[in-house]
Amino acid sequence: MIELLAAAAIALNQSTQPEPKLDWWRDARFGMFIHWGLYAVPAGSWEDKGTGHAEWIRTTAQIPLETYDNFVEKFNPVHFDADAWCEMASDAGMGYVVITSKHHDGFCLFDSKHTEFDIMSTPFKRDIMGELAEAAPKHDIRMSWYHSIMDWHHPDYLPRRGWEKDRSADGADMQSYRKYLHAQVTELLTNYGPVGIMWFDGEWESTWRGVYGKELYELCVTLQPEVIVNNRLGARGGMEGLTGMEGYAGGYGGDYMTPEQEIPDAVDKGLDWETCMTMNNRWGYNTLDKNFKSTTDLLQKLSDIVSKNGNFLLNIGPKPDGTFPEESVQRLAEIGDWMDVNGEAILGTIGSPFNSLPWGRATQKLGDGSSTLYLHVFDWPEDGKLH
Ligand code: H79
Repeated sequence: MIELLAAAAIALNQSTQPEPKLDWWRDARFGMFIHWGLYAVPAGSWEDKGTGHAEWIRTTAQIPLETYDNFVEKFNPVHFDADAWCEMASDAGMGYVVITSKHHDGFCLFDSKHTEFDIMSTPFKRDIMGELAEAAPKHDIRMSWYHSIMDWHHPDYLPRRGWEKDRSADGADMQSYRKYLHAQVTELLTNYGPVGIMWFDGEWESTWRGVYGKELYELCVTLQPEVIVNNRLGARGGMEGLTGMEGYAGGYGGDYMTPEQEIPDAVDKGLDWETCMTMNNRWGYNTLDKNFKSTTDLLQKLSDIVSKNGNFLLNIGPKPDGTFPEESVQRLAEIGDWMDVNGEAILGTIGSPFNSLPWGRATQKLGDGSSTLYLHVFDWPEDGKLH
């Protein structure tokens, strides 16, 4: 770490977006994604349909609706402990948690008045969102919801999956579905106190329009003016990359961009963005998916992202009993040990003033009349000198 007194020597890379509501998120830099739902029960394997599934299992293993509904009776995460989860995130140096209130399968982890396909129909009967929202502030965590627009369960959502030959679409009405979606988003932004982020996904099907995204954005900020909304509300212009912030419905593309499973090479100054990434291959729990990234790899990805003025949303796929996989627990603890010493070089920093450094990455923090430059050395040069 080098203290530089001449701020003028450093090219500023501070975000030009005026939105002060994003300030806490820009400072936090590091968050936890949690993919959890009924799909944790089959845990990636289904009959003769293979073992590579996760949160997409109802579609990738082509499980009929009535069969999938049987997982409701089996979802009983008796070891779920909201404080323990928030503490693990906080100890790893994370400032926020984004958890699936509903994924594409349509199952709701929260107590919703608008569907029976929710946590209150399981033997567990405890509002997961409520317990997490209550625990989060005690651990300096901003609780946030991932909510899927696509819904493979609601009778009014269209289209049906191509393989769902027996599931009639007669009478299905997307306008009614949008009412349901708005009613649930209203629950999520009314019943749980201040929410950090509404993280939408599954907006790419032909039945969804940019103007619906605009309505959804407006609903969110009407209910909670400070809530941050990601960019997956409308016409994102493709699955990957830094797309979808502007260009439709008056620019209501959301507040920040969401490259998935990738770190962009270079990012224009002033953009707000967040890479979401799995620790292993799958988002949801899969007993056989042991392809975990090393802690060093995860930490270098964090440095890389933050050096480009972005955020890192690192995923956990909890087990059906309510605990995190051991491999994830271990990595979170090791990341926390590193953050205890080096967190200052991540939290509250902005991107690097350098285009590229052969030996690693840099971040910086601006103070009154001084700047601190943080050097993240991945590979020490053989002569021991950093240029
Ligand atoms: O929630 C996570 C994913 O389920 C969701 N976004 C992240 C945050 C996502 N939905 N769709 N996609 C990502 C892209 C589509 C990937 C697919 Fe596949 C390829 C769907 C079917 C083939 C990946 C591999 C999912 C199932 C098999």
